[in-house]
Amino acid sequence: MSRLTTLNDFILLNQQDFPFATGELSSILNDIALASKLIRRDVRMAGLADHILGAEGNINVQGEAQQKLDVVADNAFINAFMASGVVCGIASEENDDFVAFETVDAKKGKYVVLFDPLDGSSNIDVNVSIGTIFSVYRRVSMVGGPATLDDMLQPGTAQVAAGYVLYGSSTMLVYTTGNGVNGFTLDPSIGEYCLSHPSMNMPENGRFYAMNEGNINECDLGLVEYIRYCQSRENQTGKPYSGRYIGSLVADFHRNLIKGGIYIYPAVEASPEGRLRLLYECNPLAFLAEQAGGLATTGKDRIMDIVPSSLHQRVPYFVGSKIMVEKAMSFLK
Ligand code: FDP
Repeated sequence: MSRLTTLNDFILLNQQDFPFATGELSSILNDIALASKLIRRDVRMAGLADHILGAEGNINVQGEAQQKLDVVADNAFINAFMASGVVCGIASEENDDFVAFETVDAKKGKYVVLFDPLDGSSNIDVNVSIGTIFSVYRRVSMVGGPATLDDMLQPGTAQVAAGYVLYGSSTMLVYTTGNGVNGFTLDPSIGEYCLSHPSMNMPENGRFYAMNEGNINECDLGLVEYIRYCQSRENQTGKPYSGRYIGSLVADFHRNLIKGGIYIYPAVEASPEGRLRLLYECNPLAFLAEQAGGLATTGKDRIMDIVPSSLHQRVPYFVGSKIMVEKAMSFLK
């Protein structure tokens, strides 16, 4: 039997590929892995344990009802990072403002982490795949002081690591440090993430498109034309593409990463800036997409070039196989 490569082994083996290899980034990835195992444990109990299903009763800064599991997941990550001594602050979908950790040790941390603890949370109560998305940056403020807003508002090109955890039929952690994309599947019997998808490449073209087509009458006419093209026989497959919309960005992205496809969340009447958040949804998946050979744009501009202006900024999002994203953009012109 060949030896399994655990996430830990892999991080240690590849530490030197990371430009600032001091072991600190590795410890952040280990913290994320641990927090994700705690979340997975709760996700698996949804439906059985009272504290897991349903709404928390709060509305977050996005105007969305927080689910109980959103809050559980947010706390799991915050606690892991706060204790790390490597992370000086975080920003997440569930907190109106960023959090600067107050301990002397945390202030010495060189990194900030931005994350969506549970993406696709409207799917929690109906047993459909959900995910966690994360993005890691080196702080730009002085080490030793508190984390600042400038640490959080960096363009996607400054990310040093990014990834996601998908709580699906199995639990997977997929990440990049700018040297390709690797995927690990959790073996629940030993509690370890094991390398299952080395050097992931997104097919250049595909036959899946993912968009909430309920919004079709509220979109740019060019996009309506592109969706018609997807549904026609004019594309490279000679038959209509298959529509697949899970409504969990991570799950839709993961399918497209493996099989090829495009995910679109455009500007619509109800969300004229788009719905998805630049910092902890779009940028991390854009980094992964580009590292795997795909593309991520607003329909016009590269996502990772945007200089953020606020923590919860939203943008239109076109991400996936390179040729498909380019084709969609050609319709928007
Ligand atoms: P959710 O709000 O449930 O966390 O904001 C992210 C997101 O889900 C994506 O994961 C998902 O693709 C999209 O929003 C769903 O939005 P619609 O219900 O408008 O399609």
